Amino acid sequence: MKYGKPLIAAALGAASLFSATVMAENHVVSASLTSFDPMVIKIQPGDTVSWDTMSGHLVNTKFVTKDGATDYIPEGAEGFMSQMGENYQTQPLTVEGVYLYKCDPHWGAGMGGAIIVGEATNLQSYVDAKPKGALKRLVKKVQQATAE
Ligand SMILES: [Cu+2]
Repeated sequence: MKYGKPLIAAALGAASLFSATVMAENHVVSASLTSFDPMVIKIQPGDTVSWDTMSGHLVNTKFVTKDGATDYIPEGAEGFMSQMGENYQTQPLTVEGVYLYKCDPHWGAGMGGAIIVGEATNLQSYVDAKPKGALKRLVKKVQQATAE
């Protein structure tokens, strides 16, 4: 059994690589009129999210108000913005926490959504910021989803 150990190690290495690959999932959110369905989704770190039926819509993690621009994403994560009408897919979302996004043309009608990657570790900071209007309703939806 001279070659036994290296072979087993190689087999285990290949197996873990394989399982990491097959376990990463893509989750689809559909745009319709002025809402995203589902509005809040829970995924695992490393998964991706894509949007379909995006004609007339876009997704953007940057929220601009008179006080400036804010990204409601976990610290160290990267925000994203799609082109108008694009059935966009994110890069693997590896940083745990809550990502908020919205459709700019329809944000006035409350067209926003949230992605919870792993645990909602940064949710309290969004609550503490005392959001208003559509943002407040979106944060409330995330709180409800995490309470389930
Ligand atoms: Cu829209």
